[in-house]
Amino acid sequence: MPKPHILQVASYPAWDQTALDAAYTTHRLEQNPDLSLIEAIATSGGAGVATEVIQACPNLKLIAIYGVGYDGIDLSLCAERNIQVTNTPDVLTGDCADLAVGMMLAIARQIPAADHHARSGAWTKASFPLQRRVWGAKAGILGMGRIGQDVATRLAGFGMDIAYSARSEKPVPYTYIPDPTDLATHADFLIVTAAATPDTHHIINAATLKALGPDGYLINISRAANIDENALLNALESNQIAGAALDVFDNEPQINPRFAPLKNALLQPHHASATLQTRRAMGQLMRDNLSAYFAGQPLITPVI
Ligand code: 8YV
Repeated sequence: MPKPHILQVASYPAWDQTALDAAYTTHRLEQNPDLSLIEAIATSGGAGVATEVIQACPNLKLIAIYGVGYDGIDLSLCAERNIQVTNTPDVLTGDCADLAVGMMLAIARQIPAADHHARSGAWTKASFPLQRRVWGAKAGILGMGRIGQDVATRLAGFGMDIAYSARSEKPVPYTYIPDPTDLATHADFLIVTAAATPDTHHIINAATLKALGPDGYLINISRAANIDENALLNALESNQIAGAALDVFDNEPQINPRFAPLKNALLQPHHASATLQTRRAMGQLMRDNLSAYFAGQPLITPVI
């Protein structure tokens, strides 16, 4: 039985690559493959699929994403061409929420700088400066989907006063503040978990950062597109906000060099879902979607 042809536009851990190569004839764009052979594309939340690649695959029927974000896919084009799209939600929710909380604690308590203070010998000369309390503070969560709800559950354990902003009110026990600027005014810690859509582009901007204020922290585990990064850099450089902890950036991994000297910024390499257990589960779920499609079975986690 000939193996179906798939185009791979993202890299995967060896265990996933071995399984993909065993089940499919995998192609890469740099191999200049015959794109008429391609029935499915395997990608990731970070990589997406360029619209021109979708258009160059006349027999494309499925895009399988290793990740939850599908902002890198032209869904309207896919709908027009009856191309199905799957992602890997749920299996990565907990890890993303864990990292958001970890980043909040790290920036508020300056954990990396405190490590350096102890490790460098500076502690022999001075105590580490006092930092910010987290427990009992006010949290604003922008986006109350799976990840936002997992973040809120964690923050409830810290006794935080939790409010959120979303397109509509959700059946959750937290204060609904629809306007992002009002949410920023409320929050000591503003945590962005919302999926990136045209409606959320630069939803965090100069106005919301001003509202967050000099005692406020921004934490972003969503997409860089949700933040006006230039406005954020201006706010950090002028101490208009207390700090920011970021897992995603414009033009990542080539992040803006203005971030490098900032002591009030915690920089993470887009690794919210990057634990062994979660990445194994993501790879399995992506492959389960691919094999369901080729077996003519219902998809496991369809987006469209
Ligand atoms: C990436 C992500 O998929 O889930 C998402 O949308 O951004 C990440 O989990 C992961 O980094 C693999 O590229």
